[in-house]
Amino acid sequence: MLKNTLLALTGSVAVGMSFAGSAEAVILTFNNRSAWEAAVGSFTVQDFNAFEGAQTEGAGVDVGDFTVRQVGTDFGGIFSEISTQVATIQNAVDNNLDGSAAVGGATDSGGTGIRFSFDTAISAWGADLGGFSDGGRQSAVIAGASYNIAPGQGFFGFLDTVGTTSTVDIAYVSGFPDGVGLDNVSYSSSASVPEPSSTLSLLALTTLGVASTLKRKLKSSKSTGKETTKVG
Ligand SMILES: [Ca+2]
Ligand SMILES: [Ca+2]
Repeated sequence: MLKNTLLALTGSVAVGMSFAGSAEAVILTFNNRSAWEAAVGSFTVQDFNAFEGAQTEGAGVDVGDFTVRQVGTDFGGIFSEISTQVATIQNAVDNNLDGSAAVGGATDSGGTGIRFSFDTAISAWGADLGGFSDGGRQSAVIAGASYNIAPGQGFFGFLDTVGTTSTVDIAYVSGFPDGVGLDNVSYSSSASVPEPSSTLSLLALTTLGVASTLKRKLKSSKSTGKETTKVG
């Protein structure tokens, strides 16, 4: 088992660095899609638009390179399916992304969450996020290590320089069941291993991402609405 050495720097940026051996994974995380795309280079995007109405509980939905599955509690409706309704159902509008079909799910205690299982190991993964960690709820992305998602964070991505990731879990941390939406899951099995010099550039990019996210938070903080549903 490879060991991830992690050092939290600031905000949601976590960078693991190890020069002791080439076999140790270095995981870089991003909260900004542009920065992630620039770091990864070529990648594949699954927009789920061809899977309208597919139910993700049980065996899940095989979309080709990976299967998406609601594990644990099945809350029904948009909380366990791929649907445009993620965008339109009452009281779940915050889970909306761009109005197209997206993965709707929920996190809760007892291991309830959404699992992305890839057929072969990947070296990078990212997704647009809707309605994460809002209303006193806290969800995380687990990909080798656990990364908490900030309220209103619109993107999460990582780069695994060794390429040993085959499962990405959207998981519960605390609070109440967190209804969420994900779309445009992007991944690569051939992301390049950054040299130490380019890692510094990546750091600069991810720091920019933090700054822009903070700006968006400041802009949107005055429009925060109240939660009225059990699964928000
Ligand atoms: Ca879509
Ligand atoms: Ca939510």
